[in-house]
Amino acid sequence: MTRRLTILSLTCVMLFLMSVPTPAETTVPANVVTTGPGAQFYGYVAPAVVTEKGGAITYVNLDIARHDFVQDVETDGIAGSQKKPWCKSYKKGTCPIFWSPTIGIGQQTEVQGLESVKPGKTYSFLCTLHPGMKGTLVVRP
Ligand SMILES: [Cu+2]
Repeated sequence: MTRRLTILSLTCVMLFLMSVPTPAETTVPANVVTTGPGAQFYGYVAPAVVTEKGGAITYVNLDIARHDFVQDVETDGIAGSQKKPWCKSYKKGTCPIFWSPTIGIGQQTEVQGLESVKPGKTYSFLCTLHPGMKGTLVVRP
């Protein structure tokens, strides 16, 4: 009886696993990074993000507090080109490689600068308003 139940539950697990669609390796799904209520304490909902050079990341804020999604230049020890539109407010040599505007509750924005990331490299990101909110961006080789 126990053995029959085990086989039955294993079959159920296998059927469940088979029903979960496996994404094709060649397609890169649009990435969505979210912050929820209390994000300044809990951080980004998924603090590890995988993208590719030139990939798209949409940042969605569902928190009452305003947040953004900006490369952590200090942690990475590497800054971006000073020519990007968002660099005006940054001192020379401190402009983030990728950046998003600060957005409020219910707003969403595209992370800019992903055309400048290097394949195979891992970057850090943070919220410039709450530096305890950190994450990692992995760029596919
Ligand atoms: Cu924040």
